[in-house]
Amino acid sequence: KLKAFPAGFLWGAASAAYQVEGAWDADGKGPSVWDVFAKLPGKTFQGSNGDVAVDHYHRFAEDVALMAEMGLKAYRFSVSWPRIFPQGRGEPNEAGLAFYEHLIDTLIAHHIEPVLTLYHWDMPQALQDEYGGWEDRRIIADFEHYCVTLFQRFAGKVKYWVSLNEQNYNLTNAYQLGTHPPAVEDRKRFFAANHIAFLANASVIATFRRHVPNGLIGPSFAYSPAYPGSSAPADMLAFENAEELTNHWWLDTYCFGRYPQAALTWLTETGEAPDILPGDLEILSQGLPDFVGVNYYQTLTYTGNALDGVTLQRINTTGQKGTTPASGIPGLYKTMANPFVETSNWDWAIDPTGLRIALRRLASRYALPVMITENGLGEFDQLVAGDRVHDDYRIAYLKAHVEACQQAISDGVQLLGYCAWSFTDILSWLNGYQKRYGFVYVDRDERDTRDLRRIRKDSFHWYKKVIASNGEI
Ligand code: BGP
Repeated sequence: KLKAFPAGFLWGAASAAYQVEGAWDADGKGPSVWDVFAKLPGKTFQGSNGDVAVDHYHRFAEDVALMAEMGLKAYRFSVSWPRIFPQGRGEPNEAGLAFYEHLIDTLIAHHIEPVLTLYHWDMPQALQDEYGGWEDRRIIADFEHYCVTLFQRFAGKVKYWVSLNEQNYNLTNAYQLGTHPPAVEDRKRFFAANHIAFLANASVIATFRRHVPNGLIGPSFAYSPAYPGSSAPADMLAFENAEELTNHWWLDTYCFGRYPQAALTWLTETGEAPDILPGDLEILSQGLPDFVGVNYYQTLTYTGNALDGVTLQRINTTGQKGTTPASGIPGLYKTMANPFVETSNWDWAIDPTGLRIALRRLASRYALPVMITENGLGEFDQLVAGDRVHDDYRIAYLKAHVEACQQAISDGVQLLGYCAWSFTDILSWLNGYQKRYGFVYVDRDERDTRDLRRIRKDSFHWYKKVIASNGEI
């Protein structure tokens, strides 16, 4: 028998500053690496960028009113670091702090729990220019100064905090695939930047305890659980290898304060392992999280066959189904299509059982509560006559994943909340405005910001009922 969702379960929705706010240079904000990168030719889908995005900066009151109408219990958003510190450090910009204070106060007035992400990829360009952002240990103190400013300001109002959003996915794009700023393709630098990000994450968590004693903090991890392509031992080994290097590398380091042994051994042999200085492991083990945030979109299936010549991931940014090639690491693993699951137009496996598996793996291995900080379906949506969007495919996706949450709770997982990605339609980093995730349609495309009107999709009305019934749908 299934257990009910616990009382106080955080039915939420999520966003990130660069993807919704717009107002990219308003009220003293400095440029982030994305403000610069997205304007370089050929970096994003049809040159889309977040200069205006969905103008949440100016329309947050309207957006929060829609959240309240829906009955949302939690809203996860991120703070733009260069809105607070235009140069990355120094004296805070009061106008930037005031914006988030208004947002938080408006949420609280509507009984919506704010879930605040400290870093969702918008590094101040000034720090990238000065010392290379995550590649230099000076970032640790600057990140801490920024975070402490937010802890001090919002400690009494915000209980749930996310430290780094998807360090794994962001830095893979930034330092392996060359698809996020600073667009480097160098695995040595990739692991070095990750190591420094781990140190920054742990340092900030340790500091958090002093400033926000009643709060809870954890990183959000882009978790694509690995499946073996078959029970052939070579496929089983490839699956273990992928789980070790694509998941445990981050999760173990966050939650145990040490790297997983096999992966560390391989990387030491190839010369790609990070420099671990005396004292680093103490820092990591003193900044363990209170919960694991999981951004779940898909599972990945691995084979151990024909591993020579396999190359790194190439991301489908067009929505042309079936255009994503296999990817992997020579000698370790290679992705393959899973014949048992459907895929989205962006070739992402639609696998709600994978979410149940993800939640159980996390709960069993780390013995921590979990919060789903993102889950959703990016698709082309059609605005039709009468201002309607019939996104039944999204309802089906979300319903199956909410059911998977209930199954995981019944399996014993301590699940704090479920934040769908996303509340309104927003900018997708590499896929522009055509790849929509929201419960609320926003009338704009890549070229034309039109009037940015907000239109409730069918999924809006569906999720409202889910929340009202505490998941009894
Ligand atoms: C996660 C990010 C989000 C969001 C989401 C959807 O990786 O944390 O910011 O963008 O994925 O991905 P995409 O926009 O590439 O479809």
